[in-house]
Amino acid sequence: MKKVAIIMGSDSDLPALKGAMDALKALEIPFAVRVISAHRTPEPAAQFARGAADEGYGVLICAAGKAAHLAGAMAANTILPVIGIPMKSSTLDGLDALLSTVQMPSGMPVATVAIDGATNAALLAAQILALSDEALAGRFADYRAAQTAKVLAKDAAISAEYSTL
Ligand code: RP5
Repeated sequence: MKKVAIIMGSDSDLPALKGAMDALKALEIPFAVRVISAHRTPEPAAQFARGAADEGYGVLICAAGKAAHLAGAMAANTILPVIGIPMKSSTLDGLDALLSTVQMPSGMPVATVAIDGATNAALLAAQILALSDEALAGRFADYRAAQTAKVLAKDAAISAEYSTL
């Protein structure tokens, strides 16, 4: 099956990306985890993006903070779908990265999730891959059903404990 790449601009982004790895593992999607920077390692960034389709990747997840150009730079060098995760940082709480990632010019899309939205990035990648992978689509449907069951159970427990009706 197609692989996912989780690419971060710095190793300082790693802790915020655990949710993406957990979700991909739960859905049995193989993934690579890399540190590649649009600004600090521009040549490896371009090379990775250009070779990604031939390497068997189906979606690139790119996480970066501050003036976050990683997702856009990768998108410029591949026709694979790119999902951007704006990373929260100490100065502007991730608003800088959100705007840098989401405000792509027309013709060059990056699907941008919430600030630190690693889990949703992985789930969106799974949904993209599931379009051409029936077994994965089934696992994704199971994941959704389990999520629904968990919320219903919480509703029942909280309602039973706190309601005065
Ligand atoms: C970005 O700059 C990285 O993605 C990271 O979020 C931010 C800060 O990087 P470090 O200075 O911690 O390496 O490129």
